[in-house]
Amino acid sequence: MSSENEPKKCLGCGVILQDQNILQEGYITSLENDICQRCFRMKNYGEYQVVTKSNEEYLNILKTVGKTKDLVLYITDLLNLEEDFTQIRELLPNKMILVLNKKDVLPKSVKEKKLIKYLEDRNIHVEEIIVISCNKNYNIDYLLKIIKYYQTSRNVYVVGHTNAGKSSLINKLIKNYSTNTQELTMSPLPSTTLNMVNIEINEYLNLIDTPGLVDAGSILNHVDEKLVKKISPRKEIKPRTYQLRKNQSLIIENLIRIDYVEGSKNSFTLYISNDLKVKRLLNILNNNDLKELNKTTYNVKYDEDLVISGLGFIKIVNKGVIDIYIDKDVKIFTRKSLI
Ligand SMILES: Nc1nc2c(ncn2[C@@H]2O[C@H](COP(=O)(O)OP(=O)(O)OP(=O)(O)O)[C@@H](O)[C@H]2O)c(=O)[nH]1
Ligand SMILES: [Mg+2]
Repeated sequence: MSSENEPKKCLGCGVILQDQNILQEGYITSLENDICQRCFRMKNYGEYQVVTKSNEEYLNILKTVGKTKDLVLYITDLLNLEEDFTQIRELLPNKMILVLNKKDVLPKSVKEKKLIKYLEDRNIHVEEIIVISCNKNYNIDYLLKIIKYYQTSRNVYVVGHTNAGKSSLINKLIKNYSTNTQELTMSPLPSTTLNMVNIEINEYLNLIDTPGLVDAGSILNHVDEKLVKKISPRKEIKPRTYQLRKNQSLIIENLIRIDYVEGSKNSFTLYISNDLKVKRLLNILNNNDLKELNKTTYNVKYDEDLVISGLGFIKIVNKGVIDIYIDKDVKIFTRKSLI
């Protein structure tokens, strides 16, 4: 895809390389280098540097993908399924495979068929839905078969929201099926990939990594790097269930307070990283922790999840009224229970 006249791009994140301004993205000391300093630091020292970019630029990239007739892999994180899948679907009329990644973080008891059925019921109009785990190398062979079946040309685009694991998936495919030694940059922070990156797997398959759309409402954008690592589960989640009565509460780290203000005895099961501490209050009336945060009241129906964007979700069995205290910029929504 690149030609002699095009500027040289970083092989890790796609940013245009430059040796003029250390403060600007894409900086390298010598144009002989293949990856930018930011990628170099992430790969070698695990030192992360946050980049904030507008989605406008990313949406334009997706629009160019939409103009091709090529197959698209839409990657999403099972723990952080977006509320609305139409944003990407509307931009991309392409043939599409929906790839549900990070199966490893959900409890093993969760049935794949159930997850697929759940997504099918949401009418996303894709050719196929598949559950994978990059970390556990799960179903990657099957995904490759599906790609071969549906691809319309050599080029296959990989899209989705930031942090879904797009670059991780491509790295896995390189590792399993290619002699190519290129490695894309991956990180737990949002906005790792900054531009399209072309990866030749073999003479029949060319994967194109893209920057993820940023969820402004993800909690990952509103906490420091240490917490980002704590919030992003690397292992199977052990669900934590609490039986709460009216006027009882749960506090997760110092991030979120969940007051159960109205309803009969209820069951709250937390699907969040095992590393996060949860405190239970037996009476909300004599504790004001985190009440300085923004409060929103939710009426949950029977068998719904309360999703905290970027953090995970809480399965609530019965209907009731819940007050949530959390950073005002973090998005919360309810949905029919996933599990
Ligand atoms: N537990 C688990 N974590 C995963 C899996 N795949 C990717 N991750 C993690 O998810 C985080 C994001 O991965 P990336 O590959 O950088 O995600 P991306 O979609 O390319 O993100 P952007 O480039 O920011 O759009 C990293 O911390 C990965 O280690 C998986 O199968 N299981
Ligand atoms: Mg990426």
